[in-house]
Parts: sequence; C-alpha cells; structure tokens
Amino acid sequence: MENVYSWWQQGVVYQIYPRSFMDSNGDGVGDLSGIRQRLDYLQWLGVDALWLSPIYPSPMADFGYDIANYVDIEPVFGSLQDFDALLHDVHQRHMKMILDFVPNHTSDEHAWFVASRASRESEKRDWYIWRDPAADGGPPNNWTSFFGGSAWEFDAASGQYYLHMFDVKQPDLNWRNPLVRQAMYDVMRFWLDRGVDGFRVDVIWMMIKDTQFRDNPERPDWKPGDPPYARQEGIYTENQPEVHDVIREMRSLVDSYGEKVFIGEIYLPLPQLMEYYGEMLDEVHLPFNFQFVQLANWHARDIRASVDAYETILPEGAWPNWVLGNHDRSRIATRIGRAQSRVAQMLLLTLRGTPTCYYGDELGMEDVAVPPELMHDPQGKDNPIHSRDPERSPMQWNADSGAGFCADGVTPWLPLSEDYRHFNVEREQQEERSYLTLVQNLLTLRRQIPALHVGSYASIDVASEECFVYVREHAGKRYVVALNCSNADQALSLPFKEGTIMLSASLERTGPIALEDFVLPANDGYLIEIAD
Ligand code: TEU
Repeated sequence: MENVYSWWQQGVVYQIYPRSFMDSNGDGVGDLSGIRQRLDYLQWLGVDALWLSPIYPSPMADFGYDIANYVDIEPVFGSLQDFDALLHDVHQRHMKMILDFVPNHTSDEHAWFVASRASRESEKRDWYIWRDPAADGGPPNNWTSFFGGSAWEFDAASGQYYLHMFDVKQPDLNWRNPLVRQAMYDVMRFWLDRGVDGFRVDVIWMMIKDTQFRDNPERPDWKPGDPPYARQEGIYTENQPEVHDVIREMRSLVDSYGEKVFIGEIYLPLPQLMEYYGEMLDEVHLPFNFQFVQLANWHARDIRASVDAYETILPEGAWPNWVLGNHDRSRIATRIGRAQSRVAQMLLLTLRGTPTCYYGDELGMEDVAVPPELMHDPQGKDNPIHSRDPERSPMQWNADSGAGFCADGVTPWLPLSEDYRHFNVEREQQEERSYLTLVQNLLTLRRQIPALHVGSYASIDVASEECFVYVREHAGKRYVVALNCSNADQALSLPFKEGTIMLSASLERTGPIALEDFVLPANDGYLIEIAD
C-alpha cells in the first residue's frame, strides 16, 4: 500500500542557500565541498532531499539567480567534479538532490544575451524580449521590475529596450521562441543525465508575457516604500495561459527520467495556484504553497483556514506542500517569535503534504540585521528594509569565531548572528530541549509514523480560539496534533478519551493524557497518539 507514494510525497525537502551553508576553502562564501562535509548532519537531522539554490556560473547580481552558463558550476562554489562528488555522497546516504532551475531570465553576461544584444540582426535577438521605445522615447510600457523601477532597460547601441522583470542584469528570455525552449530543455537534460532528482523552478508562473505588451494595472493601495514587487498587478506579465503549455513540456521531459520531482515557485492565490498541478496532473508535482509565508496574522483561526482551504481546493490525486520560510522572506522565528516558531515547526512537520525546511530554521535562526554598507541584495537597493540579506546569514554550526561556517579569521560574506554562540548545531545537539532537538524529533517521528507522512488530515473544532487541532489517520492509527498558537495557556476539551503524548513542542511532556479536559501550555503543541 505504502509504495504507491513516491519519495517526494513521503519525504521532507531541505533548502540550502549554498553561499551561506559551509565555507570549506576560506573565502567566506559557502561551497559544494562545504555542503559535502555537512552531509552527516543532514542525515542525522533526518531530511530526505536537498534543494540547492543556484550553483551555476554567475556574476552574482542576484546571488546566482542571474546565470551566465547553465551547464557548469560557479567557481566560488567549486567545479563539476565537486558537484559529482557531492551528488554521489548524497545518493550514498539515500538522500535526493534537487537543483534550482532559473528559466525566466539569464544573466546579461550569458553568451546568449551578449549575442542578442550585439545587433538587431543577431540570430539570438529574438531569444530575449526587445521592444522599440514608446513615442516619447521612454520605455515601451509601464511594467515595473520586482526590484523596483521600470522593467525596461534602454540599449543605446541598438536603440531598443530589453525586458528585465528582476534586476537590470537579469534579461527575460523569450519563451515564445521554440529555440529558447529547446536550448533550455537541453539544460534540463544535462543535469538529469548527471543524476539529479528534480528541479525547483524559479518564477515558473512568469515565463510567458502578453503578446500585446499591455500596461499592468497599478495596485491602488501601493505607496512608495512598500515592497517593489507588490506595486502592480502582473496581469500581463504573470500567469499567462500559454505558460501551462511550457510547463507541460518540461514535466514530460522530467517524467521521461523516472521518479523525479518537479516543483514550481509560484506566488498566486489558491484557485490559480491549483491550475499549476495541471488539468491532468501533468504540470508541477508541487506548486510551492506560500500561505504560511504570507499570513498577515499568525493566529490559529487563520492558520486553520489556510490549511483547510488548501486541503479543500486541492485537485483529486494532487499532493499538498507547506513552506515556512525561504531565502526571500523574513525567517519564521523572527516573524512570529522564537517561542511560537517551535509550534510552527510542529505544524510544518505534522501536516499532510511535503514540507520544505529552510536551512537554519531548525535551530530557530533569526534574521540578522545587516548594516547598509554590508548589504548586497538588489531587492534592497531602493529601500534597505526590503533587502533579503537578513534571512541569508551564515549557518550556525558551533561557537567558534566563524560559527563553524568559516575558519577563524575569515570574514563571512554576510555577518553572523550575534547569538550564534548560544544557538548553534553543536550546542543544540547536546541540549535535551533545544529547538534543534525538537525538529530532529519531529523529523524522526514523521518518518516512523505512516499517519504523519501519508495519513489523512481533518481539522476539528475546539472551544479555544487560540488553538489549531487536527487529526492524522492511517490504517486505523490516529494521532491528534494540538497547537497552541498563543502565548497564554489554553484549556482544551477534545472528542477523545485517552491518548499518549509522543512529543511536545516544548519537549517538556510525554506520556498519558486525558483528552476530554487538559491545559495546553502557552507556545506549546502536543503530538498525541489516540488510544480510543
Ligand atoms: O523569487 C521570485 C519572487 O517572486 C521574489 O521576487 C519574491 O516575491 C520576493 O523576493 C520576496 O521578497 C525568485 C527567487 O526566489 C529570488 O531569490 C530571485 O531574486 C528571483 O526569483 C529572481 O530570480
């Protein structure tokens, strides 16, 4: 019965931001050999698949999301040989490796763009999106970049503008051109042939743009200082109907390699998001579900509503997934507080559907304040409060001067957290009730208990407004997860008699519990095996 589920349904994905995970060669930037040195840890932690943010040659205008060559490794991260060695070791440990694939745009230093820009007659001209200036000489339309300002850059030499939905150094490819598609499918084959287990595809819902280049509506509530990416409604730059054809082509390519995973990064409301599973479930396996990342209020009622909404709208046969954080958004422990974020970890790792864990979140790492002169992220160029550097700080391995991320005396590319001497892997591994111990225990139980990785999900009504309670069930075994999403104790009365607490978010309590009447402590959650 169980083998009808594939590895990516039963498993847990762990996102590594390679620059910040482990520096093995003393340049202050993480690398592939560094990741390789830390595989014991990842195996101990109990994650199943590693998703690496981009590792390809890049001028690093957007830290690897600007790719200058899709079929090689950025020297700062290592070489193809280092990659093969890492992949080999990952597989030896029965883990999987998912690569980040960035098809919407290349670097302006990619040979394709260099050729495209060279002249209007270049055979690669149409590989990118070039337009004549508007009548007044200005940009062809009102489209704005996710990082701020116009999405169009004038190229004086050829007298036209090119489109860049992100940084000026990230020109958008023209996915309506069949040659672009073929070239990019070759890239996918290159990595699948090398043995990777799937892709996380960057901004997959943005790959096709309006043929008429109509203006996007401005969002009326947006004001200067708000995130630049929220300025317009991307009705002509995002979620265009033809993008689904491209995704189906990619998916069938991926499927021809066997049991691989195909994940799409998509920020859309649920009804549109669901369309990306594909009418015949032939598009992405998992469209990233960013509801928790985007929740305005971390309140039990809203959390339950998000989960129930996803479960209800999910197409038949499709598989859910959950995300608490990533390299683009403030860390969960910062957003909701370290104490409450333990409850969030219990939520993430006991829901139905594939969880993605962001590196360092398992320690309760928080955003690190980065002084303006040390900021790097292009998203922060107009307004430092939108910089994503704070959630990309180096992994905290131990209490040494480089936090075990880099050698003593080396300056890490982003500053270390001030609290790394308290919150780090080495120390938290030894502490019975640490954050890391909680996450490691959750991952162990998720793997051991079929109800947690493949069981059904049903939320239940409870009197307390501050608690979110649900039942996971498989083959006659039932577990209830009761989460107190507030910082006050809550009285609960559940429709069951007896149970056994397998794990509490505080790690303070295990053993028998009478479920008809009990108090769930502030910022705590129980995973309970139901006896009756
Ligand atoms: O992010 C796409 C995206 O939608 C982001 O703009 C996001 O909304 C914003 O950064 C939130 O702060 C992807 C990558 O994850 C991101 O790192 C890249 O910068 C971007 O694409 C361009 O490749």
